[in-house]
Amino acid sequence: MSEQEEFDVIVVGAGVGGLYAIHRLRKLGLKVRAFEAAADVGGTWYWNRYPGCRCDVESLEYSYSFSDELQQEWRWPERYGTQPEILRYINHVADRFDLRRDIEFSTRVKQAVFDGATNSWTVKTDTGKTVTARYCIMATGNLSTPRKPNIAGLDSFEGKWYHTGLWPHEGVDFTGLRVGVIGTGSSGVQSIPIIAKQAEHLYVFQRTANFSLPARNMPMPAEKERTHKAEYPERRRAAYDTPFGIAGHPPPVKSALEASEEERQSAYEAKWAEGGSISFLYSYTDLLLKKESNDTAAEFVRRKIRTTVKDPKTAELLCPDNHPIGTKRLILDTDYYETYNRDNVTLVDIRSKPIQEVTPAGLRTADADYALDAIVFATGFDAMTGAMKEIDIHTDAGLSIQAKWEDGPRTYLGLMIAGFPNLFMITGPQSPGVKTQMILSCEQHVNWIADCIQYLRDHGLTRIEAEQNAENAWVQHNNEVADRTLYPLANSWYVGANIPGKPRVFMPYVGGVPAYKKKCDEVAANGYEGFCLGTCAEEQRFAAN
Ligand code: N01
Repeated sequence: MSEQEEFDVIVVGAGVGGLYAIHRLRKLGLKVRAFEAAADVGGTWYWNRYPGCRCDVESLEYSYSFSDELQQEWRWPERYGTQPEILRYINHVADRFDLRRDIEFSTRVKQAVFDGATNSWTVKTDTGKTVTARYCIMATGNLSTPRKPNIAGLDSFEGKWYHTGLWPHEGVDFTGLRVGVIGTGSSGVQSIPIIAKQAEHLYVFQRTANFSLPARNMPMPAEKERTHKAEYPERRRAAYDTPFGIAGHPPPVKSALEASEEERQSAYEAKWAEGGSISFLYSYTDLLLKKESNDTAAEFVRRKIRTTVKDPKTAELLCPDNHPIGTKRLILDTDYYETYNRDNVTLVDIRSKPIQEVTPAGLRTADADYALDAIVFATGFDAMTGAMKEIDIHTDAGLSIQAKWEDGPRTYLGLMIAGFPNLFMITGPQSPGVKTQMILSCEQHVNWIADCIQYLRDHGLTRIEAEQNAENAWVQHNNEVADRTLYPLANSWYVGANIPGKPRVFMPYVGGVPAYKKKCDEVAANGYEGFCLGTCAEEQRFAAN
């Protein structure tokens, strides 16, 4: 081999998953090198600095569990962490565990090629570096490839434009400006109330109305922090027994249709007052399974919108009418609907009157011109597959990730891909990652991968690859599980609907954390069932037959 630097493992990405991978693998005595496109750690929390950005999972839950000292010593000031607070936490983790020394920042991985003769990956970066390693771990994130629509004329715009997922570090002051926000997903809904307070006038260009619930953020009550920290080990364990990997919410016991109208209203009112999406979706057993049940919750939220928003026409436009509640990521907000009662905020319906072009002075829709000084694209990401497909990942056998995933992702357990030996993913498509508390899923995946690599080393093996049959069965199982729910009914990023031309495939595993973790654990306990293990390709083929 040439004089390329050699490692045991290359990790692509230094967000929450990549950082824990460095820590865990280093403990096995492995030589690890991570590459990160950003100038520092944090992944999604590094890039998404838009006003109002905050996690929608409570901060005592949304944190690492691997170190008890860490979880005891860190103080979360609010119920839900703000982006600056979470980034401060991630930086603290990087420093506390001395992770930066194995990371090359401002370095984007451009290519990863598998060589079957040496069972190793050769990785090339945009800084001209080439390194090799036995294993490559994609910790590239699910919502890390920001996308803005191709609207004609953007180059001619005389104002400034921004994407929520690539926000300037120095922040943006919208004071006195006429601002247009395009997109009303989580990023739009979180930023709109803050931008509205600064802007001279805010126009919100809405294509699809989304369901949003009050977050009820608050300073962290001292007693809550004390009891939570005292119970951390049990709570972390309990989280693995819940569908979304979040403990502390009593599971529902009956169908919404078994409750009387009065009972339902009082249950939904209590959840609305409590704040949070898990608690609301946990009102009844079948809100994500049965349309008639879901309708009762959806109608409750629509009534809330109508009573909050004073202008009836605006209220009606804000009422979601084309998807069951919870089938797109349920949004948590602070004063979102109230914001439309401000005199300086206008909701523009671009479903009936689409945007036609950006002009030098603003935006033109099918029926009007809007003069703007700034445009904010809150238009989301090429989710779940975008980051990996941007890298030229291929094998010496001529298989590329672009070809393999042409019709949508195919994986075994969201962890590996048939045809791509020794390549792991953290919270890849067809794993529950995005439908869970992400840090829990990152830890579960990293632990599984670390145990797997240790197993291979203990057995003198140098190669692992998902079997085609196992992958096919897992893809089929994913689809069957999703089809038993209401999720596929929504045009969401879960199905790639926000990216024109992207194959419409439901990508997350929605069978819940317990079933998924049980499967991963069983596969490992059975000597990595569904994977070919070996030292060379020939041996693997033999094992597979
Ligand atoms: O992106 P989105 P996001 N013309 O894809 C619209 C996580 N997250 O960045 O629905 C006009 O949800 C699009 O309209 P439509 C969270 O998992 C978490 O907001 O496609 N509009 C939609 O309204 C979340 O789900 C947190 O019709 C266009 C919006 O842009 C995920 O990230 C905070 C358009 C995109 O919504 C993504 O959220 C933020 C076009 N051509 C994000 N193209 C928290 O933890 C797209 N849109 C709280």
